[in-house]
Amino acid sequence: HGLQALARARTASGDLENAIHDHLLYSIGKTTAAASLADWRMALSRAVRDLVVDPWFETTRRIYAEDRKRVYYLSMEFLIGRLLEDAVLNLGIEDHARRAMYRFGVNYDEVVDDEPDAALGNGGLGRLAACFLDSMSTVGVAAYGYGIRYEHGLFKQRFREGWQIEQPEDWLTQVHPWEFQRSESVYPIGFGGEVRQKEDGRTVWEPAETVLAAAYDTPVPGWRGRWVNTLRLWSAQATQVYDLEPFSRGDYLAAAAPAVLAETISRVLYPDDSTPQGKELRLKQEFFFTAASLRDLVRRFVAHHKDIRKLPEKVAVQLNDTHPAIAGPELVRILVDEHGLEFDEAFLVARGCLHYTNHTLMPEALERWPVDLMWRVLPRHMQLIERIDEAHAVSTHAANQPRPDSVKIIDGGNVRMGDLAFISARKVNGVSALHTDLMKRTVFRDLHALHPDRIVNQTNGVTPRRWLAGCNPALASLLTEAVGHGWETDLEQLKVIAPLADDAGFRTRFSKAKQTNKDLLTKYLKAKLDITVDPTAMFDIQIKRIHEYKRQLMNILEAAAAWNEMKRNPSAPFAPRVRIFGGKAAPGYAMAKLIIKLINDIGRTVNADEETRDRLAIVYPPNYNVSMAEVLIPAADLSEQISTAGMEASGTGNMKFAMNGALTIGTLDGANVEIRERVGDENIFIFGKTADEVTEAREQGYDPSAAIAASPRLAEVVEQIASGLFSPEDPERYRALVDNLRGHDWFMVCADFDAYYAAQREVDAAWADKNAWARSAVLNTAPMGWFSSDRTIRGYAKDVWEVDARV
Ligand code: 26Q
Repeated sequence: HGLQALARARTASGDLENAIHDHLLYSIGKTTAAASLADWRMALSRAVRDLVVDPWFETTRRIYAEDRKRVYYLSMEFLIGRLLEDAVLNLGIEDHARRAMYRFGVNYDEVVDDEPDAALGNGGLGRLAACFLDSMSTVGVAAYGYGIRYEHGLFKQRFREGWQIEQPEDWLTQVHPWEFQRSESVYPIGFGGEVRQKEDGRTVWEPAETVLAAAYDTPVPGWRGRWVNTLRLWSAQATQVYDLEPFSRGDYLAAAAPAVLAETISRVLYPDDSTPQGKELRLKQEFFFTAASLRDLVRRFVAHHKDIRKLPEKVAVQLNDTHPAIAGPELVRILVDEHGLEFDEAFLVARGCLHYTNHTLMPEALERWPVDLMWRVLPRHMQLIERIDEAHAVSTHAANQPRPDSVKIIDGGNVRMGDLAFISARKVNGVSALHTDLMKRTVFRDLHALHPDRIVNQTNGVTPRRWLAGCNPALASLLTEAVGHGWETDLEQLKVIAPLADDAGFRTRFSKAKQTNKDLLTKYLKAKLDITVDPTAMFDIQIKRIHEYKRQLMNILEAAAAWNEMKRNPSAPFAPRVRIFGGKAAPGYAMAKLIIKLINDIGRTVNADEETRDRLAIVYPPNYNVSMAEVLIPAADLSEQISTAGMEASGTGNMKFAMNGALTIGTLDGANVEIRERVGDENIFIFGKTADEVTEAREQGYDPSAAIAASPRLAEVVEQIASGLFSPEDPERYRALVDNLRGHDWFMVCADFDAYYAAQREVDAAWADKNAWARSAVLNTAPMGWFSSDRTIRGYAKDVWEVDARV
């Protein structure tokens, strides 16, 4: 039935046109004459959504008929971006959609561009969850994404005199046309209160406060709509819309207060992606969506199965980082307090369902919750955490043996969520080969020794639909000409183009596609920011959250050093470059915000210099997000992946760039290692200390001032910044930054600087040979099959979840 509806839409764009027209009239309530761009977008979105509904039902029917094991992907973040263009692409109806809008006299591209990003995530972790949703629907895994329906996504970034200013994001002020409110799926979620022991021995938790979790479903169609999963997001609602007693007294503020407070839980996405500060509201968010999701999946299981102990046969829960790690104790609580299982059995059942993905090894980024806060907000869970900790100790240690602090869940007055998640999970995974290896050797060393089969690797991937077919039609059509359709769902097929790297005609066409994208980016920068760039220059791009470990600072220092050298030596062979930065800093991360200001200050100075204007421009468009990435990545010649080795768990931008034919300059960190293995050493610019060398340098008492003294170019730039060359109006502006570089430099910017500068000169030399560059670009795209999130999802399905992947 669903496929028929689809086929109809495909053969007859007239049908789509009628559907759009009907939605405009009857859903939106506008005539064609009065419709705004947003109205047309709503009408088109609703018409496209209709096409997804039948295959959605069909998928649900199949899952029930086959009694399939389901995956529940629990994530605080889903950074899905825009949905209209993606749905149209997946359904294969772009021509029809274009033609239909054209007949109404409306520009399809403008309609698509009108959609706000669903920015329900900070960065890599949230975007990974979105790519996984796309792939689970494409390869046919029965899956639900579970998260929070934030009223406000990630803040909007503006620059005021080069400083980051944050503004609230408000994507839900317009109707979100893709979601279905599920008024029947509403669960009360409790907080605080008391734990009581009943006469019959049962334990009951009597919460002091209750908030409702209300479900909103967004269908997630895979390739050609053959399989459609569900993203279910929870919105917090008050149990009472207002308090009658203060209302009748005329105290309207007091009457509304409890509802406002309750609904605060799903109000806004926390914008930090590094240093969790142990905030009570964050803990409540985590428990809120985890508890609602578990309640929902247990209800779904119990509706068709008798024995709750068989839950692991039908349910695989994936915890995206520790943010939903309270799932361990909450599932045990449900099994013990509500289903009457003994603790030991309940724990085994829960562990049979749970799996945990780790995304960072940085100690300051690991979640810890103060024990007193936990007792106050989640008293029953705190009891169970103590019980889990004890049971784990007993089962893994000989009697009377003191156990090392490193395997205690509760330590120093804190609950360590990483350890809780590890101990509660059947499988624990890292997100790249290097990261998984480091997990075993560092943070989880002792737990790994106790459970040697638990840690596995699942290298990240990205969806080639959005990140190649969707964002890069120029390259996509060349690839289709070369290998035929099919690569969209089987990216390994791109291997076929590797030999064409030696075909001059193919190289030319490959370079032409790149130039088309660079021209589009040039227009975009002009139209949106009134910035003029030279589209024939090398586009050198670093886009990601601003973090010291990602070393945007090293990039801008090197840009300044190159500028110095150009002025000293005007005939030096620098390749003309546009160096583009994009990314947000966490609002409370002072050093990251200072780095943004430094990039903008150096940019201002360098861009004003007529002597070097033909060779160097520095561009930092504000408010980098998924939609901007879709314009930047296809236009990149050079991808900057320069984190301190050992600190970037994987990276996924690195994969998107290589897929789109950019060459990488990078360290041996995260998935860069696996990119190098595939593209070959000759087609990537690797530099700097390895992870082991970084550790060793720190152990030996690394001294950045010695590194600065040994590098005249670095010393010059640091001195220029310190003396206020780039900030004459405030020469002291960078005191903290410079002091840190000279005295501490934890992320080894100074240690790697000269190697980075040298690697950049190799890049310049390589750029001079356009043929060789194009050859390398082809050889970057060709082996990217490994980095399709379809491959990643098949890996999880087989090694972790033990579920079918079949449409
Ligand atoms: C935790 C507690 C309180 C508030 C916020 C947070 C929080 C939120 C987001 C902590 C971490 C994040 C995001 C982390 C993240 O994006 N990590 C990245 O994950 C990618 C996908 O695996 C990797 O490719 C990146 O290497 C990794 O940095």
